[in-house]
Amino acid sequence: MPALKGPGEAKKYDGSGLRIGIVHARWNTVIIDALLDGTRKALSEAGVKEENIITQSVPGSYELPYTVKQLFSASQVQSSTSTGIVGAAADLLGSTSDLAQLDASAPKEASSTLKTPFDAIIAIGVLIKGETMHFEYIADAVSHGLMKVQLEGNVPVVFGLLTLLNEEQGLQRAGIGGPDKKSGHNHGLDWGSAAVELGMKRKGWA
Ligand code: DLZ
Repeated sequence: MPALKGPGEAKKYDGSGLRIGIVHARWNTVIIDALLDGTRKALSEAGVKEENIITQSVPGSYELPYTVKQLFSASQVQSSTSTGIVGAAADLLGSTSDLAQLDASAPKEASSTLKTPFDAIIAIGVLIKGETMHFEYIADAVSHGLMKVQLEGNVPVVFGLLTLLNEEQGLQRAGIGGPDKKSGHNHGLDWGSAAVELGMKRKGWA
């Protein structure tokens, strides 16, 4: 019998022609790191090449929608300047994209690897409910923000935001729960697979 919960059996896709962006928050780093491992594992198993996965980090989940938007725009700029003489000049000068402003380490990486717009972007954050209304406001803003970015930008944005009532829920959803730190299911695996499936659909290959 198939599992009651989860995305169900997915078709196997060949993601070797895809470029995927990952933007993750740094709050609740232990959980984030495990989710990132799961996400990258799924991307790699689907054939996405390591050099075609670009990762950016932001302080907290609230920063995810803006940065996903910025990263996607930067990849579009890079792709429109990465051919011919203009592209060669851009490569020599370093990135002309806004991505350069996101992270001091970005220009070189962006210049050498961002050649076509991303086929999908995965936004990862871990929100844990506290004593105030902070959680509700951030969860709501980020959910709506990410939906807006994907519909307005015409790029699939995978919703990798965990909205948790406590830390253990997060550990379980990152596959590192329980006394043995191995219980639960790593949702990053599903997010990586979703990005590949949606990237293929965006290209019209699936
Ligand atoms: C401020 C805050 C709090 C209280 N909790 C979290 C959290 O559980 N997870 C998360 O990703 N970020 C949290 N943040 C930070 C905000 O998302 C944001 O980075 C700051 O408000 C600055 O804009």
